[in-house]
Amino acid sequence: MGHRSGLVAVVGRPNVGKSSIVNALVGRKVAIVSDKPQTTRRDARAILTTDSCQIVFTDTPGFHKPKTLLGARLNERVGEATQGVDAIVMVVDAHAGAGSGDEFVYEQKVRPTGAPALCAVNKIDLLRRHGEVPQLQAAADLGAFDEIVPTSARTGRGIGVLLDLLVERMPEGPPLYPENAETDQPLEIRLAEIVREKALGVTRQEVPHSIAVVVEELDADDSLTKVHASLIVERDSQKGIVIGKGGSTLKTIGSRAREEMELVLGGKVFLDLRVKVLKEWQRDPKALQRLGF
Ligand SMILES: Nc1nc2c(ncn2[C@@H]2O[C@H](COP(=O)(O)OP(=O)(O)O)[C@@H](O)[C@H]2O)c(=O)[nH]1
Ligand SMILES: [Mg+2]
Repeated sequence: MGHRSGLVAVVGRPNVGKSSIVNALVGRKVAIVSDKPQTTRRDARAILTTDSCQIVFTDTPGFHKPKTLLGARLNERVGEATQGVDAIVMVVDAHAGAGSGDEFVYEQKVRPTGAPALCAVNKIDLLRRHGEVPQLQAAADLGAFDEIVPTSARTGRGIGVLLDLLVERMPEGPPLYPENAETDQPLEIRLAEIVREKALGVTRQEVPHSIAVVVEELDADDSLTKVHASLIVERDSQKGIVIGKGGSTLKTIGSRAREEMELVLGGKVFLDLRVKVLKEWQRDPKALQRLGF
């Protein structure tokens, strides 16, 4: 067998661990992760290259019944991401238990593609031993999967097995991306996503949903990368929350984001972060377009 290459879409309800699984599969952090549903808004591709195989993973937004125009747009993206793939990984949350939301994902997004489908029963680390079998059974009841694999993106359990099962399903073919490529995300978007992840980490309730981040200017020379970014919220009250007392919250977001940007870029970063209000942007077609949705 010669070199293999192919596309894999990772789908599932919000917050089941799709982005965490993609990061674990490629062994690097490409997609941002948070404990808030609907963290992933753009389907980022993460690329795994070995000597004999290249797999291009598409991490998708959680598929759900949409409440806003943004929600509807995100659902459309999941549809695009599952077209023409060589395999699909559907992730379910073993701790929360598989249910009707997962059936909806299977019926809408997995079955119609006809691609070989694997099910990752994730967060298995949170279950007691005798709790595993019923969750594997619940996954089997969702649909006709080729394989069902208990996984933990946290401990790494099952990730190697899942990867082997995917490699077996990739067709013969040359690499699709250069061998050192990590993602197809433009740098501006990757950096904006880092800021958003840090902002999600320090906000609660409806605020995380209201946050968008845009990198307005990116200016790199040999010794320093200057990043000018706007953190966009929907209401004045939210602006106060992300800035915090005496600017403390914004400072935390900024310094955590800068540290991670320095890891990604491998050099010093200067981050200028401002907060803007864009009223009800999640429901406004023009604002959505400006933000790239
Ligand atoms: N305990 C545990 N938590 C996990 C696991 N995978 C993901 N998580 C957590 O679940 C939350 C959602 O993860 P994320 O990857 O953003 O989910 P997504 O919305 O499906 O992409 C985050 O807080 C993760 O740290 C796992 O295997 N075990
Ligand atoms: Mg995600």
